[in-house]
Amino acid sequence: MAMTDVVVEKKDHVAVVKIEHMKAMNALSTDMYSQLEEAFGQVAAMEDVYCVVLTGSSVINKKGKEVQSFVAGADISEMSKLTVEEGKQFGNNSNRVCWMIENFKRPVIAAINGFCLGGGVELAMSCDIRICSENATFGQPEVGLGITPGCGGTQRLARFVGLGKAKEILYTARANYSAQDALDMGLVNYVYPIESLMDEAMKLANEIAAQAPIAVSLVKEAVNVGYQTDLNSALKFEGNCFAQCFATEDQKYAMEHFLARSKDPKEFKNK
Ligand code: CO8
Repeated sequence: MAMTDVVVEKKDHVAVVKIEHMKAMNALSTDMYSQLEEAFGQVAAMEDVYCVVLTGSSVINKKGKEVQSFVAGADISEMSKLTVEEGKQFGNNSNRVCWMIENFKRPVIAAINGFCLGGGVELAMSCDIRICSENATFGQPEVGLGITPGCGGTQRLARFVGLGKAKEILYTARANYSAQDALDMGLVNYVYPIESLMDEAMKLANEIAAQAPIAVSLVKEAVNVGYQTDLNSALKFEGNCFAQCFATEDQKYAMEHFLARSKDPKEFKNK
């Protein structure tokens, strides 16, 4: 499979995965989900990438106007023809990609640059942190298309925005929640002008990438595991993560760096 619509770029310790379908508002077809999976597979093989930014591109609409889109959902043309069995397969494919991102060993920041609808919200919710541009719009329009969300919309959304708000979003199919709405409901952490979105995403990613990578990965795992289990089991899991850090060179280096009152910037080895 040639990767033409999902582009991977590496800048120091950060990888940028850009959805650049250039048509259908970056909608996710089976092929697009496969390309995303392949892109994250490529990034996983980059040992010195410590943080990832996932974003979309500008696309051309029917009126020939260039607009920004993260992902305007799963591909409605493809979904329109699916049988029940094929629907299950489509759901499995998209869930596999979202699961891969949610459990990716490095943090993934969604830099939401425009339309973020249906499967787009679901994809963004599988990332660790979401930031967006002022022009971004959000929604889960599935029930207006006769379907339910199939990739975490009925599950992750309520965890972010609370049960009542999630049900409003899911039942009304409204596709015009603004960036400010997303900020107010806790779906995104920050809103920026579109011109500075990627700079801000890279700043955040570099800030994360400058920390001890193994510790950051273990924090991600501990938060994710703990969020889905009871507090006592979660605390045990955290304790194991904490203990594992003492087997790393980076822990020894960072604590010596502190105790020596070193002014040198820290350089972790991911070891
Ligand atoms: N699927 C397929 N094509 C799309 C999609 C989409 N999701 N979104 C836009 N397009 C196409 C348009 O049909 C149009 O195609 P063409 O140029 O061939 O006519 C092209 O993209 C440009 O779009 P518009 O001209 O409509 O652009 P506008 O700027 O006027 O409007 C919108 C942009 C508001 C994004 C509008 O295109 C729209 O409403 N799109 C559909 C949004 C939507 O309903 N998304 C949810 C889809 S359902 C879903 O995601 C279910 C997820 C299930 C999880 C995964 C499986 C389990």
